[in-house]
Amino acid sequence: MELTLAELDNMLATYRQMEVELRVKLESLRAPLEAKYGRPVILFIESRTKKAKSLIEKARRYGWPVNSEISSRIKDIAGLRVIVQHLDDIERVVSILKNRRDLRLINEKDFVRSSKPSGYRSHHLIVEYEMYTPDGAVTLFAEIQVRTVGQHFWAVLQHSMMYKYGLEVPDHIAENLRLIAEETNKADEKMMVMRQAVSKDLETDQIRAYARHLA
Ligand code: 0O2
Repeated sequence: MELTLAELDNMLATYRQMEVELRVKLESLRAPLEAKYGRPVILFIESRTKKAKSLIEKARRYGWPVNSEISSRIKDIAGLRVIVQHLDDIERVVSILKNRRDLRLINEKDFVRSSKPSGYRSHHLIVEYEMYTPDGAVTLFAEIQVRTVGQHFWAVLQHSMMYKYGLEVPDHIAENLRLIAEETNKADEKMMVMRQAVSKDLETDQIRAYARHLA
């Protein structure tokens, strides 16, 4: 039986509780990571719980009824993003998350190693998380996306352009966005190599040589 609007709102309130809890847990990793690596690793966290309208739209898109099974089918009702500085920070954060006992890894998509056809890059984890609601313990899915600030820049601007065009994205726009994604990835790689050089306390002329080598 389809959920009533009130039941859907109740369900989404539980997801919002999870979003808040997970956000605190992710935020709390920032300071120890900065202390460990001597620089910020996590820059910021974003999070959202889908609104009823967008949950219903997604269910319709897949042909699923919005019933009590919806929370086992749609696994990104609660979504969090961890924005990190460098490409190798993604692996650091992903490995930390995969080794926590309060999160159970259900599925992983590494769009960093192998980008989506749009050019999109990020590392996605679907996790299961147990929390305590006023009605007792429940275990729910959440999606955590980990990406560099460069990948985030591209994803935000690309998303807003795609939104304008809907499904009818002109080929030349899609192709340009793919090219910019590639350039962004090259910039991410160069920035990581520069950081590694800088952290080795190289002399200025060695840093310049690095920069020339990367150009
Ligand atoms: P929002 O606004 O982030 O909630 P599906 O969820 O059905 O679309 P799937 O396979 O379940 O597909 O999810 P997938 O491919 O793992 O990732 C979906 C999410 O990744 C999207 O969520 C976006 O956040 C992000 N994403 C995936 N591809 C792109 C892309 O080409 N460009 C941008 N900017 N983001 C992308 P939502 O729900 O679509 O959006």
